[in-house]
Amino acid sequence: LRQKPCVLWFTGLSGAGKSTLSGLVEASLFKRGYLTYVLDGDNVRHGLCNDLDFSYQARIENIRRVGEVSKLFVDAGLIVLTAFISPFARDRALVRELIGEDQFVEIFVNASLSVCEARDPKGLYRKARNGSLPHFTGVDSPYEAPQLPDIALDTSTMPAAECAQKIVDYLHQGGWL
Ligand code: GGZ
Repeated sequence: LRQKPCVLWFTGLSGAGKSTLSGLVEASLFKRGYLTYVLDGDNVRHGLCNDLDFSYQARIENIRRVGEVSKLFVDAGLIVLTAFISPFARDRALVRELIGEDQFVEIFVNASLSVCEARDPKGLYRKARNGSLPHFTGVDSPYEAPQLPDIALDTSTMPAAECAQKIVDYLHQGGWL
């Protein structure tokens, strides 16, 4: 089975659907025999980045490390899926440069703040609004939406399975699979 290693870089607000979509895409690729790995807050922020909080500087460092680890996994031949808010355009551009233009796919998981806030699966927006969770992205910490993402998906209007299929189609068309 031929695969061209790459990084599928999901970016979007908390609750936009990054983890859901990266999980669905990974399951679909894995089922067909491709070698994949998902990096997300659960396996990175609790280990490699457990010294980092959500300050401006710490988010920059978080994304830098995720970029470097992604590069190692790409060197190992994997299709890497990353699911981090990655709120700053500059940091995403730096990772794109590090990985290389032709192996980096930026996926904007686009759902409006009001939609994400209505979902609020972990109650974090509510905490942010009542002041018990400061520097929350979209509330009192910025999110810079990608201006020219490789793929943009509106998860408020399209079912997750369909969004995931669009990503897989994109990879086929671009020769990654
Ligand atoms: C944003 C926060 C915060 C603050 C905790 N701001 O929806 P979740 O819960 O499961 O995913 C969010 C996750 C964001 O971590 P990232 O590593 O993706 O962020 S970044 O790329 O900006 O470094 C959210 C939870 O952590 N969380 N506090 N203040 N999200």
